[in-house]
Amino acid sequence: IYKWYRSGLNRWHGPGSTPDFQDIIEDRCYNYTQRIRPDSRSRNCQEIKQAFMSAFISKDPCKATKEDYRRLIDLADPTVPCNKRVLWSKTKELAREYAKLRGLVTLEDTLLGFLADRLHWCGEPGSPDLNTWSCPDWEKDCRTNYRSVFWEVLSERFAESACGTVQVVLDGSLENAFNEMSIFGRVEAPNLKPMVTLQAWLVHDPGKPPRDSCSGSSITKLKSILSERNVRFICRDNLSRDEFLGRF
Ligand code: AVW
Repeated sequence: IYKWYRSGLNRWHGPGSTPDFQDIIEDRCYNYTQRIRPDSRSRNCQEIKQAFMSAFISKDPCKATKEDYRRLIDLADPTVPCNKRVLWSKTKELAREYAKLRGLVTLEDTLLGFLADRLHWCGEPGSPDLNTWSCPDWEKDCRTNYRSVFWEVLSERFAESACGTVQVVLDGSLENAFNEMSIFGRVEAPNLKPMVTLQAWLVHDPGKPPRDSCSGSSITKLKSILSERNVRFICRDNLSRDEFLGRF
């Protein structure tokens, strides 16, 4: 029984594919290209959806490579301004709110980030369907799962093509606001171009005290990664949510 269970669709430790994944991708694509950013009207949503599906359908869900997403990425390169980008780590909702208030953009404002925001997906070798029971978890199953590799590829592009001042919103209530194992730490910070300025904001949760600061060891590590790349660094800490969003 155990062996059957572990070899079946239920064997992974992460949430299964989002129900109606294909329809959601298609609806979001039309919404984005026709309403949200009409300057991207010429994008072919059918082609984009097909490229997304064929990246992972029928494949081993633990063997994702950047190559698998090449065609999709080429069909939908980011068109958002390079000097208005906001990165985040453990602070997605806050970063999105900040970006919206200031006329800046996060990865979820690009076509592919918008399509995949909050969704889960994985396939199964030999099957034309998505596995809606379970998908591999980054820690418990495998790091090279299709969802993680997707966000890594997208994040790498988003960071390496950024210019001017890039901002990052970090959670100052954590012991380590900067985490070297996060996508921001592993993929984005090490891919910023020389001459970019990174502005970090350490914002603590309402009701929680600040635990990390600009002079703490995690931010010192971030500084050293950046100085090797000649990226300038500015940091502000001890901000409450309201101070950060500019409402006092
Ligand atoms: P995290 P990271 N929708 O909060 O620094 C669903 O520790 O690792 O922050 N899942 C997502 C989305 C999304 N919109 N975006 C990322 N993920 C996944 C992209 C991904 O596997 C942005 F530009 C990530 O490791 C941020 O600057 C995890 O959920 C940066 O990556 C969130 O982990 C945030 O990644």
